[in-house]
Amino acid sequence: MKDDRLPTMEQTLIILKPDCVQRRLIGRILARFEDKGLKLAAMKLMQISRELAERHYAPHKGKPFYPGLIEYITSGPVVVMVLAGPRAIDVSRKLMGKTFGYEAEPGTIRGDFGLSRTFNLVHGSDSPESAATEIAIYFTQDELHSYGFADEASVMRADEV
Ligand code: RTP
Ligand code: MG
Repeated sequence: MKDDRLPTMEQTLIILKPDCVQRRLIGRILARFEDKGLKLAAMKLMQISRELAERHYAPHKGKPFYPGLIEYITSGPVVVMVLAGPRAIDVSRKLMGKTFGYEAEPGTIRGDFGLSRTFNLVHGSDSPESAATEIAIYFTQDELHSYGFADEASVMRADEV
């Protein structure tokens, strides 16, 4: 159901990385985003091909960690999703915490679930531009759903964004 009265939502691309799937943490980490009030616009389980990984991580090409990053993100199934909400990009990055598990604050996803530099559980877009590029890598426009929650009026005012 599309509801045109809803405030304009920002969208971000989130990936629950191979370590998240392998450690059976999909539900618990998805719950962090749901608890915050972000809305799933799209979601799928998939294995990222080398070609898609190279498109996604093109901004990191040439960096020392790039080969390991591509190898890791293509190593097993991941959950790819689009989350929507006011300031969804920044809100998601705050929920995720700093890049490396050993630096991420307790209370954040990376801070609570890991210590690694590479196995850091989750990816989130870092700007509106990268969100648009990344969403288009994984989803077609008609796979993105726009809908209202029954309790939306209790969560935020329609004129807040
Ligand atoms: P992500 O893109 O995965 O959401 O992570 P991020 O924005 O917090 O970090 P970014 O700088 O974009 O790095 C992408 C991924 O590369 C790995 N990395 N390793 N020095 C290193 O060893 C290093 N730096 C980055 C991490 O897995 C990071 O998530
Ligand atoms: Mg990044």
